[in-house]
Amino acid sequence: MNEEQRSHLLHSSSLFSPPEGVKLSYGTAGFRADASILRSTVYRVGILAALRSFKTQSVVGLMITASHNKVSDNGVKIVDPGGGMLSQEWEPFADQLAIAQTPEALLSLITEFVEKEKIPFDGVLSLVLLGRDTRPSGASLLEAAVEGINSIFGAIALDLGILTTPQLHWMVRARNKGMPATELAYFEQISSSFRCLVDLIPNETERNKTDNTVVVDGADGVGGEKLEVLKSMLTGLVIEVRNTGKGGGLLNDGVGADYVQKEKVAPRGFGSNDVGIRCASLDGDADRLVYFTVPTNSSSKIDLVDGDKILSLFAVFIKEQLSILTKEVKENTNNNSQARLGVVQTAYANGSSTDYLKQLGLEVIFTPTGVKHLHEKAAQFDIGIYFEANGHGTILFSESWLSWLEARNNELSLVSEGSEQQKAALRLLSVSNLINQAVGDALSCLLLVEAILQHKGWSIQKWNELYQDLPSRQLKVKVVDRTAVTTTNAETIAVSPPGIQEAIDAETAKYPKGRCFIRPSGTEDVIRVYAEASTQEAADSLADSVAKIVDRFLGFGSSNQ
Ligand code: NG1
Ligand code: ZN
Repeated sequence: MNEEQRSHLLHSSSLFSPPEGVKLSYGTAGFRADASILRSTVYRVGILAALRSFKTQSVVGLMITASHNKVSDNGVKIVDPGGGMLSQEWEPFADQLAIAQTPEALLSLITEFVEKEKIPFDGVLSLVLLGRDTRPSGASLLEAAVEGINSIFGAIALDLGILTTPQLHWMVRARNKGMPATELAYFEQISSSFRCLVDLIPNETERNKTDNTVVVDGADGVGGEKLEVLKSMLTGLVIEVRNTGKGGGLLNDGVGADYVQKEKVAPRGFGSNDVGIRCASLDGDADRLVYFTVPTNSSSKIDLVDGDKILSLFAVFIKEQLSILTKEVKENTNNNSQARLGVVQTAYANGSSTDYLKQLGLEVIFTPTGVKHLHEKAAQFDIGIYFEANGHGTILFSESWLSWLEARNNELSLVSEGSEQQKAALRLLSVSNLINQAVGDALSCLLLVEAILQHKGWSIQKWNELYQDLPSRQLKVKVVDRTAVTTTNAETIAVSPPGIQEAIDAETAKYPKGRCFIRPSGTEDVIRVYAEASTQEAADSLADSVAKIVDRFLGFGSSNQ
């Protein structure tokens, strides 16, 4: 870096001092904190994004969101050129940048890193696409990000305004592939592939049996707003959006996928008038989706259809289409087309879902929490389906298998146009276009769920009967230092503090079908407790007891939800 660049960086960074005594780290989903302390961090992530773009010689993204967290929080994360999360190798550098105390310290970190990574600057493109959710703090944080990007000579910031997180990921990926990357292109791609799937529904399906209306809770965030646009481009599906953010409701406050999934209650605006209706809920940046129904009894609880069940529905459909397709191939050619289909879950997946998926004959893999881990594993299959129980997930198709599928479809269209096999090939191609290949996307997952339910003629109740969830409970415990808990085996075993796992094991052993684990949250300053058991009372009691154990080992002397 030349002298002019160094002095420009020194000057620019002097306007963004880090808050005192705060040590943020690039967690499960980038940096997250109360928005009031994030300006310097976001500025620095702007610098990081510019460097990442120079290094990869590709377009990258920068998203400002705190997803399902409260409206006063915000966050920032980088989207890598392929549309996925920032490479984990760069995360430690992000942490160091965020805590550098002075402009000089920041400059020396950057200089060292640029040399170590051999980041090229001359004659190379650096373009960062920026997006933000609807949080009121978003606009000013976005300005800080732009300042950060502009502090590196030659880097260009392109503000795309308010977007869902998955839209930005999709646009970064599309742009680097040389494909149309506008919001309109996104809407057109997902609405037209939905149309293809609906057109391919077998005639014998009793379509009228499936109600084609779904009522969606938009979490009073960006998802509701975008769904209003998308729904006008669809035929064959009626979407009613509630909690769009326009009626004065507060983002994620008693609404949204996280609230619905964790509390298992109906969001604001849903109640006894909605009994039995197919309802869905998005989170604050629309990368999570869960379904639910309001039951007939007077209990305030809902029947939740979570990410595990969305995964299962997708798995059933894909497996079915593959078997139609490959049956033909095996009979008529020597081409070994057997796709390797696998699923990826985390320890939060309901035990019944894992049993069900294994029973289907699928390979099931576990990773630590955070989609970056799941995504990486899913990408190792020809078709990899990953979901977190909270509703964040997608289906990845490998490039090589997709090329085979395209060729096969062309072949079939010549020899047996309109055959069952060709329809199966077309359905799988449509799924690959509909489902976001960059990251979990509530809007595209919603359309795929709706298309599959119509295809199978299933109600939400029928779908929910695929298997019965084991009762579960999640709690959060505030502790003095959450980093004191470290885990292994996809977060199912706590390695430290010493003795805590033995205490958890002893407690869990008291409950039939008991399963329990703890881990530090990557997005909130808490330890999370997850418990599963044969009855709801038992799951509640196991979670409570383990929360007390956490408190005893690490707490201030009190636990809360
Ligand atoms: P943390 O706070 O690390 O548990 C939460 C979710 C993750 C993921 C991230 C990113 C749970 C238990 N954890 O992470 O699955 O979605 O937020 O938003 O839901
Ligand atoms: Zn989210």
